Amino acid sequence: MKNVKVSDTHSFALIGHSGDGKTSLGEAILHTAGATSSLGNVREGTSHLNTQPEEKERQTTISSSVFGFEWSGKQLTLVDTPGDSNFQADGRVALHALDGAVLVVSAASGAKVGTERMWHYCQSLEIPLLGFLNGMDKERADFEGALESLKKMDANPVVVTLPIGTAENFKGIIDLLNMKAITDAGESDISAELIDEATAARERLVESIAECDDSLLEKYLEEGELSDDEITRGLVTATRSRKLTPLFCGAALSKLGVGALMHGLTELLPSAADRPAWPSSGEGDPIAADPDAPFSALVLKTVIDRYAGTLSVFRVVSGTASSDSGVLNFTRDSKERFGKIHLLRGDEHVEIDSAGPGDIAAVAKLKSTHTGDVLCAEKGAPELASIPIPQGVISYAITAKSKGDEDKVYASLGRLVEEDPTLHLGREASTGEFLLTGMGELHVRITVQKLQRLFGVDVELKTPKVPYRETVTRRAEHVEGKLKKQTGGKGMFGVCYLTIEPKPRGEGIEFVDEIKGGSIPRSLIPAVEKGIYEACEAGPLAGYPIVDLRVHCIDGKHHAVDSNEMAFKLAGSFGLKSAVLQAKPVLLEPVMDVEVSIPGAFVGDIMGDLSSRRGRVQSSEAKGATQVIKAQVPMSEMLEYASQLTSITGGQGEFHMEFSHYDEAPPHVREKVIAEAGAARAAES
Ligand SMILES: Nc1nc2c(ncn2[C@@H]2O[C@H](COP(=O)(O)OP(=O)(O)OP(=O)(O)O)[C@@H](O)[C@H]2O)c(=O)[nH]1
Ligand SMILES: [Mg+2]
Repeated sequence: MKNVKVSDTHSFALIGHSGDGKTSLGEAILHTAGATSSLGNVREGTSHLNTQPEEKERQTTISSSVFGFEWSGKQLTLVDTPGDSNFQADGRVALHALDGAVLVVSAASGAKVGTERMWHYCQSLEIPLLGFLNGMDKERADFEGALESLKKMDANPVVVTLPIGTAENFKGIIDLLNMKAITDAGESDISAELIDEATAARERLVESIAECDDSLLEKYLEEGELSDDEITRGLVTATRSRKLTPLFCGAALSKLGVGALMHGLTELLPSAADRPAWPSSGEGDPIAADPDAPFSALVLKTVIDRYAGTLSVFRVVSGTASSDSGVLNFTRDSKERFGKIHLLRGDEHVEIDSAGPGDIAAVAKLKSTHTGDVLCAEKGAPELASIPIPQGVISYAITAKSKGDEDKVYASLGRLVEEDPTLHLGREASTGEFLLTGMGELHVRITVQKLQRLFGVDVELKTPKVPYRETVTRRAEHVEGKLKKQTGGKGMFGVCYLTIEPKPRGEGIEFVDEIKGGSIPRSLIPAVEKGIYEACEAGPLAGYPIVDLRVHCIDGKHHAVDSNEMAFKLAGSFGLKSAVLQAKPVLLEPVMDVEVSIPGAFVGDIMGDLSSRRGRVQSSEAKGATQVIKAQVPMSEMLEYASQLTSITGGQGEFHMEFSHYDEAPPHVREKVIAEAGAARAAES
């Protein structure tokens, strides 16, 4: 690693829709480079990238896999990312730390929702791309059709390799840059029957390159051609500035076409030295990939390794990381210590002395470092922005299957959350449930499966309870809260008078002390306030927390001997409950911002379904072949949406959802929730 220059160091992700062949292409690249001794195969469970049991069982990638290798004097790091929307977030996080990507698209089915989503994500991160039309050997492979689907997506594809034959007649490719045919038998001249097609395709390639650069265009228009050198340099510039997506093709399983793609990876995509300098998150200059500068790095992944413990996988941005050195976690402002540094090769780890700009390496057992964090030298390091982590959308209530296992369940889940930051474990105070939140139903279910495998604990998943709230809709004045118990023994006496009024949504509870003249002694007013806050934890309608309320304590009465904190706390609590009942209480339900991405053909069905869920559609917009519908829908109607979307679209839809605001629940929902709460209370007693 140390012997390779920064300008020969490359990192790239394989991205795209699930099942289009990213992992298989990764295997083909690794085997072509001699990094693996056998060609791994997803279906046979021999992949060096899909290494987890859950991945082998489902024949799909669920967590991105990092593989460093050398090829042709260059240091390359390949990151195979998941295509399924349940797990795509993991790949998105990794992309922040990489210099390029290959968008893998099935030649048989063309661009799909997952293709487009990752394409737009790379656009937003300004990551240059190559395209690879995979599966040219498949029965329904259609090179032109797949190319069209990428054009519709505005990916500006430009064909660099042409297929020789299709489906069972797929024999190899024509490399339009060198004008050579490459088949199983090696490199040869283009046959007479294909030369016209190849010449026309090269013409289109040269034209597209010329159109990206004024001086090249001028020359091309004048002379009708460009030199090989101008074509290569023009294509490099157009790729790195993301004006063009050079498109390769082939078949991962037979490795045909993969060699040409690998040349594209190292020659067209930027190395760590050629990529744009990383912006400083502070006032400083952009950060150059200088191995002698102070160290800075991004943590793109955390892996729980059975032997090594927790591994933090980082990409060096500047400087050099060395074993046994002190570093700073810039994001959390805490000191860390690097032990041995490793190069990751799938689930194999190879010890290395140091890692420089563009290298991706791993270190074990950092104390408080998480995915997305910035690590840097203790002194003089540049300021680098951390990686934003996408938030989960689907929550399930979890309980331990066996009583007494609870602590173990939560501790083990904590470990998994550490590894996968898009998972969240939390407790919903109003319902008392532990909630596991993830990117989709499958994400949460696989987590539970991993929990069983790694820690031997079983949990049950339930649809979570909706965190309803209660509030008031009008003022109630001078409502008495009274505690009087003055018969026998020590007496209790406290009276308060409260006026309550609604506050705007989201503003919480406010207590206003308006006691004058000592009707309640100063020292006991905090007790009234405490009683009020406690009463707000469970509202009178269905026991959900009361929110958005201003409480004025306007008057009171006390007794010289019998008044104490407890008496006034209870008086405050009683007063609040009575006042809320007089102020026309209502039930509030959480409303979610929902974004559904589907092929255009399903728009009608999806809109109809969203309205039947009391959804309000706000926009419907075409993004290439994908239609993106934005709507606001009550959370209670979205609990099982993932499976409904799958059944409407045959698995071709994706959705994202996040909390938007609380809204008053309509009468039928309110009645149902109140009845359910009543039944639950009756069952308890
Ligand atoms: N015939 C043929 N089959 C292929 C080719 N590439 C991949 N496959 C098969 O397609 C299936 C999916 O391939 P994967 O490599 O797992 O696809 P992926 O994009 O990594 O999928 P996810 O990990 O789910 O995102 C596997 O059964 C492969 O054997 C190819 O070039 N030709
Ligand atoms: Mg895969």
